[in-house]
Amino acid sequence: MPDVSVYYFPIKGLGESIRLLLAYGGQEFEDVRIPKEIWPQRRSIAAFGQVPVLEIDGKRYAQSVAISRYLGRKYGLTGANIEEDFLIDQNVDFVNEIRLAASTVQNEPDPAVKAVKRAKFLRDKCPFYLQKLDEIIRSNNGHLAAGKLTWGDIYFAGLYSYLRYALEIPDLDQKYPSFKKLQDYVLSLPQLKQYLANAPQTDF
Ligand SMILES: N[C@@H](CCC(=O)N[C@@H](CS)C(=O)NCC(=O)O)C(=O)O
Repeated sequence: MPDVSVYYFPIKGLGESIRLLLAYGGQEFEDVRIPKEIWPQRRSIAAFGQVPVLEIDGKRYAQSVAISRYLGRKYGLTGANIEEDFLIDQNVDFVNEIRLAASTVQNEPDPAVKAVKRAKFLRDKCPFYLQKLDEIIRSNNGHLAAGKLTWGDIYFAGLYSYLRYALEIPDLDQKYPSFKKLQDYVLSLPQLKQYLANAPQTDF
């Protein structure tokens, strides 16, 4: 078996989907969770200056979506054809667009500016984003795309806890049950049981 490591911070964030995909593929890996305080000393591992980074037999792979797509192909979690593959890519990109918009507001350091940005986000962007995502999942039989389990579902399940944290909407699960239902479905896959039982517990 290849020698595999995942480098990320001690959270789920953008790293969890990669950990879940490796677990799904039955691939053992070293789960390297780098404390934020020593990140400046470890940054040189990352070709793009950021984590997650996947390392397989000394070769490093960057960018969470590209890595997830790569592992999805490796483990037979693609669409049935290039049309379905496109829809997986499209909907994963959409989830990431929501994540980036939410975290940009959440990370605003000035409280007064944050309040303005948040009000604007909740009024102008959020309702469309969340209704659209809900519609996508419901029209795909509870999946992110292609009406079946794909790497897009595992990407979503890995990211959802962070997405909920970044959105700062306490009743998100109640308002849009399709999101949590999809995450729960993925996290109940038997292939993930051992990883989830042993992984460090973090909220997001
Ligand atoms: N597009 C990249 C974004 C990666 C990213 O934003 N990584 C953050 C953590 S979530 C990071 O490494 N931050 C530390 C830094 O920029 O120094 C991906 O999807 O992998």
